Amino acid sequence: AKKCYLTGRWVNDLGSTMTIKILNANGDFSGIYNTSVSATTKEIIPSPLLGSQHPPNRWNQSTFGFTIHWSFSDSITVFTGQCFVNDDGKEILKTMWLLRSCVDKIQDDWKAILVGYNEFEHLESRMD
Ligand code: B9F
Repeated sequence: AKKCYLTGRWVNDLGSTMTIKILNANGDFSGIYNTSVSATTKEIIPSPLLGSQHPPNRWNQSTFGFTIHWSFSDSITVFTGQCFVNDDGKEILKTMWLLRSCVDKIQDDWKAILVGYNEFEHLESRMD
């Protein structure tokens, strides 16, 4: 069966793109996330991501997680998901995310988290 590789460029259902650089032997990876939406007037800046994927024997449709440290706000998003090869041979990431924004006081904690779903498809995959 075709294996699902996280490395390369991905686009999601919102039009956000991310580039994941090569994984090390441990499954750790880094990359850059460019969100298409932000809900602020601040300029969107591509932001670094750091993640982890399950080890080599599990890389076929493996689970993973990554954290995005937004460069233009004091918030953090974590994603978790699984990489699939669909019936057309296309690599798809099925993910869910939590977005934590920074609030001024503990009384506002209840409104600090957004949750959602994103699906990514591979734009440029590995040539092997
Ligand atoms: O808009 C976010 C933000 C955090 C505090 C002020 C602005 C940062 C970008 C988040 C992008 C999200 C979506 N993009 C994507 O591809 S991450 C999950 C989604 N998938 C105001 C307060 C909290 C949000 C807006 Fe803000």
